[in-house]
Amino acid sequence: MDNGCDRRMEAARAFTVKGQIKECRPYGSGHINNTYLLICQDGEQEHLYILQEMNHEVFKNIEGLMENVKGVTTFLRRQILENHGDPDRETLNLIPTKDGEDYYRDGQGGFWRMYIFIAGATCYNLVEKPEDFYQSGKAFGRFQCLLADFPASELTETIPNFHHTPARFRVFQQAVEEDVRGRASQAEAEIRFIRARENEMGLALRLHQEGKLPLRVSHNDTKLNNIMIDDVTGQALCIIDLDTIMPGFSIFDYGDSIRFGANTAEEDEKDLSKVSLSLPLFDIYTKGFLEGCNGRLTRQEIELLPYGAKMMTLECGMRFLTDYLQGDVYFHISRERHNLDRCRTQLALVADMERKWTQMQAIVEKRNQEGMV
Ligand code: ADP
Ligand code: GN1
Ligand code: MG
Repeated sequence: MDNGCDRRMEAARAFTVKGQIKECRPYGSGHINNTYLLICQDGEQEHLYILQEMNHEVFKNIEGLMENVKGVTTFLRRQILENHGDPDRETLNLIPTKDGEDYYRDGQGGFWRMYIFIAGATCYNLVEKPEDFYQSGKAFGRFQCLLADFPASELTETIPNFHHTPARFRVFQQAVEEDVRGRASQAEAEIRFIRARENEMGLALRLHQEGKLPLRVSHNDTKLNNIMIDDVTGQALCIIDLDTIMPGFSIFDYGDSIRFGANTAEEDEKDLSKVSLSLPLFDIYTKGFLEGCNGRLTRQEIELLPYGAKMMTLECGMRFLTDYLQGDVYFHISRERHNLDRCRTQLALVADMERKWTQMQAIVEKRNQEGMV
């Protein structure tokens, strides 16, 4: 066994699983944590778990992060039970360690947690059926409403300034100047594209400071593959990846979903001619999100939804390029120039949003009017 395999087996043995550990293999396509599927055998029965090594370079305060996860999942579990739902499938459920803790620290400084594996449901990287995207909009909207009653003061800010786009821009500028890997010359057009949009980046924060845009408890990483869709009912079942739940802006939760799910191509597509904003998908998600939010958004928030979509896409493109320039130290990559390819899809999508701007605004207005009758 290689060292990675030894480490994850050691970690798996620290948790209170049912049966004997049979297999533990890499799973999913997240960019941040190391995720494994753990299979345990108990007589005739198999028990499945998700084992995750948390990325403590990205999340500096694992204890605070795990308190958030525990607090939010306990809160959601109560609400699901009140609504006669299935709390083992409709929210994440932590498995305790044999010492009764929520996470395990291995001998090499790694941090691990375990969840019940949610079977019979899928995380998609590309929308296959528009209905799925509608469902995910509704679920993310509802999720934000549910968490509106969660005591925000109990939440740790797991990554300070996570969607502070001007701060991200400063880090990007520094990465271009330092150019530690000598890669900036490969991305001159992209660097110009981002710099040309600098003055748009501070709007949300400015409006917030003026009291016109409320901070809300939000998910902050609402891409399609962070929601599980039930294979049988086709409904959004469970929102996962709760590492970045903290106060943020509703328009950014909405925007990050559009960035990922209303793109006609995958996030790392090399053929940019395939990248565009699908207006039908934009429309259907907007409908779902507004329904899920159930009248809680202010007029200003609704008007800013297209801006949220554009900013999340621009910010993400800028983050991928920053990481490429810094030597791929943040996002997991699986090929050369992966982060540069990802940056290019995001910027191509921003350009397409700019072409479709008035249509995006009209769709939001139409769906909002419908919701008011
Ligand atoms: P990352 O932060 O690296 O994106 P995630 O928490 O999103 O990590 O998990 C990565 C992938 O693992 C998800 O996209 C999903 O496919 C799968 N996954 C995570 N938790 C569960 C779960 N409880 N049940 C089934 N699959 C899961
Ligand atoms: C990361 O963890 P994951 O893969 O769901 C990132 C998001 C980015 C996204 C881009 C904690 O999300 O902010 O938008 O990649 N998460 C973190 O795909 O940085
Ligand atoms: Mg994820």
